[in-house]
Amino acid sequence: PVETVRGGVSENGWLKVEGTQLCNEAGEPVILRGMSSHGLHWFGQYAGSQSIQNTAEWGANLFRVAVYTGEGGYLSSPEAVREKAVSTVDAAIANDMYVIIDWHILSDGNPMSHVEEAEAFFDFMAARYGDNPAVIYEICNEPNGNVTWERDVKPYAQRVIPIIRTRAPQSVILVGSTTWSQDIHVAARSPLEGENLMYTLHFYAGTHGETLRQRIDSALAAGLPVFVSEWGTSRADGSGGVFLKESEEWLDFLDERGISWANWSLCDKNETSAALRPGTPPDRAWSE
Ligand code: IDC
Repeated sequence: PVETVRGGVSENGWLKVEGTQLCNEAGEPVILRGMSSHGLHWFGQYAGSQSIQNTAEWGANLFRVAVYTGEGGYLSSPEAVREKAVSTVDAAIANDMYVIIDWHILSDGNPMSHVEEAEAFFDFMAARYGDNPAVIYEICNEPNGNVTWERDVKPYAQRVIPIIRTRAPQSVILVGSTTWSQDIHVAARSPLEGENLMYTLHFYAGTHGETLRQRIDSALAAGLPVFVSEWGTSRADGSGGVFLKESEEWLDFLDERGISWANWSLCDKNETSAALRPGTPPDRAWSE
């Protein structure tokens, strides 16, 4: 990798979770901040090397690779989507960034409904990247619908995590929770066994505020490590706003607690959660 990013992989090395804090190889607290891609199968053009490098110039040391399962994504074209995911992860690594491989369940709200596909996917990814300190595994974006932690999400995690661990013994793994990864208080009552696990909390500044912030503080107090692997400046439906004041309040809150985050999303779709104006060229530097 070239050293383009402050706080990148060449500076921090292997990550580890100490207590509730994400730390670098030297055991110092580290905060990762960056962009999430939109669905790779829809907006893959903004997940190429130049686009990722542009976010590094904004100060990012993290990129999240959203591999939609449903909605025409991985489950419809596994090989093509996996190939695109690999080239995106490689581009982020080449830019010295940490990179999250996100199994982006959404319309398929129960992670158990495609657990075998998830096992095969993460086995492949961990075989390829298990010895790479840049890579973080997010095993289920947002469980939702008729799903519970005890019956569905926790057993799913207990199947997928050991598969990743066989090949990536020290990597950080992110775990979602019910209600679109908002129920960290439920996970906190019955956490998973194991090291270097963090729990995701997702928020959208136009929809979520104090209640979820309190949930984060209670989870941290209970010893649960929290990673905001997706948040938006819009409402939860991806539009409305932009809610800048609310977003700043959230970012200050996360900064004060040393919590890492990825923003949804790096694409030019005509919705306010998109970071780019429609028609932004993916393969050039971007103006303000
Ligand atoms: C939204 C996209 C939108 C797309 C929709 C369905 O912004 O363009 O049509 O998904 O695929 C999430 C999800 C994320 C959503 C986002 C905004 O993880 O996939 O993206 N959101 O609705 N959780 C809460 C909000």
